[in-house]
Amino acid sequence: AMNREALMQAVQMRMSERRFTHVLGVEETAVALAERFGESPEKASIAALTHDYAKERSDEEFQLAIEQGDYEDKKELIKFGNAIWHGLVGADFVARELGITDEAILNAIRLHTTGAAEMSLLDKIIYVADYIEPGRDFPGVEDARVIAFSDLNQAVAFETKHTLTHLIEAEKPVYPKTIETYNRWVAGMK
Ligand code: DGI
Ligand code: FE
Ligand code: FE
Ligand code: FE
Repeated sequence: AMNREALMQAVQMRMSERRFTHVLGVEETAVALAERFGESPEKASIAALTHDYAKERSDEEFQLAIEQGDYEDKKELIKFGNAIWHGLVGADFVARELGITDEAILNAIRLHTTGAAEMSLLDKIIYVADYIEPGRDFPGVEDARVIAFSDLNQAVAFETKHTLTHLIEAEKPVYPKTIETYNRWVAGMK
């Protein structure tokens, strides 16, 4: 397996400087959340460094991977775009190209954009760290940062509610998993 330096290099090669700065911000935040809530900082670091690894791949590459791969509800998945594909499908590029085999890490990458009804501690850390990393600047991000270090579940709810609100405001299609996340973590459905 690659050490942190090699992983950083492999990731950096695949993206703009601006996006790589975001990735390093997510890593810093994810490690801090891992220390706060008792997750492995190393797993948090690897998942954070690789979460947007595939974000700059072409639509064609994702479409081919979806056609050839084993994904739940492919007919629905293919209709979305990079926003949904880069984590869910991108995790398989991370596995194949970077040799990461830890399913806990790969799942955190898969879920980092949409969340899920069931999320592990690592899943929540990556989902939330992506939203509150130091480079993020939007109304409410300071509130999200305070909530995150006090109650991670509440931070998942806050982020999900705000993300869904923005999607609806912009009349964007909502991926079914995003709605499942909303039902569980915002509306409190068990
Ligand atoms: O990759 P990042 O920009 O760091 O952040 P991300 O992976 O959390 O989100 C990528 C984009 O996906 C962001 O613009 C919000 C959008 N998104 C999240 N949930 C959904 C979604 N887009 C659509 N169309 N549907 C969703 O359910
Ligand atoms: Fe992302
Ligand atoms: Fe996010
Ligand atoms: Fe990200």
